[in-house]
Amino acid sequence: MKIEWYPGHMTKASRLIADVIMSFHVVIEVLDARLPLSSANPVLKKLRQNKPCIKVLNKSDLADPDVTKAWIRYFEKENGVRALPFDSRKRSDVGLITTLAKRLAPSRCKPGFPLRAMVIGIPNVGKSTLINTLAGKRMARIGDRPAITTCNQQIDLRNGIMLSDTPGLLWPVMDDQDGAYRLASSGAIGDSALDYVEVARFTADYLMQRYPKLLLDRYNLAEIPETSIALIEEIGRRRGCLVAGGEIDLHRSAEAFIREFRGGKIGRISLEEPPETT
Ligand SMILES: Nc1nc2c(ncn2[C@@H]2O[C@H](COP(=O)(O)OP(=O)(O)O)[C@@H](O)[C@H]2O)c(=O)[nH]1
Ligand SMILES: [Mg+2]
Repeated sequence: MKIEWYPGHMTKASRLIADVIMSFHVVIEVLDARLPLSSANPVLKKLRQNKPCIKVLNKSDLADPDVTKAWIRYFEKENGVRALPFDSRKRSDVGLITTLAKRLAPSRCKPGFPLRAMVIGIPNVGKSTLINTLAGKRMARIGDRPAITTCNQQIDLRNGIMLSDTPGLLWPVMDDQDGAYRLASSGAIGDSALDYVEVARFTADYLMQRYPKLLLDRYNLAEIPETSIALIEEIGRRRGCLVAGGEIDLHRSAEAFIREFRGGKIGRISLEEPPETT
């Protein structure tokens, strides 16, 4: 079976997802902990209906831990949903996911009745990394670019759980401008489609308001500049992003800033907070 879901074929894709989901007992939805709502596709909620769901707030090593805690509380208000912060590259927390899965589908995991689980999410949230970590070996392709995964087999995790080796790929939703900027900032959208300066301005504006101290420390600033452009220029100056004549290269400065944000160099930062705390 081949599971590929892309925009442009959304109706067909939705039907395919709905069919596939029905053959699993638990859905493991991977979200980016820095933008748990913007990295979700709400269609999944409709398609999984009452299927139990574990929301993995992945890349939590990069996210603001307090904000992540608030997100966990927010998501767990929903019946049949459990949420947890995660760093997919680490094997130490794998037990948490399997324990949660078994709790969410208690009638399963008996001999002869394996619990079937499937990983699902938008590109680049870490689905392949999570599958590899759960499986304890390198199974799925990993990369910074959205990958197409074609084969689909069950991996026996040897603890009563069978995991699909193919992640369900959902399309990112970019209906609202801020959500699209958050996705772009996190690296979920192909870089060729990005206006780096625009994305950097959005990110800089948010960080100036929400994490000024981290910016002051990282870039050794005496104070936060007046505008996001001025901040990006300051960063460019410090990183030597200049054009001939000594002028600041705004595009390269924006790239440097986004790269440092994505790599967690500025600090642990979340780009959005759950509705009730904002
Ligand atoms: N910092 C961090 N990076 C991660 C984590 N999980 C995945 N990544 C990185 O995110 C990128 C995309 O991961 P991948 O598994 O290919 O995402 P997929 O497109 O959803 O399958 C890779 O560079 C991974 O190394 C995590 O928990 N923390
Ligand atoms: Mg992948």
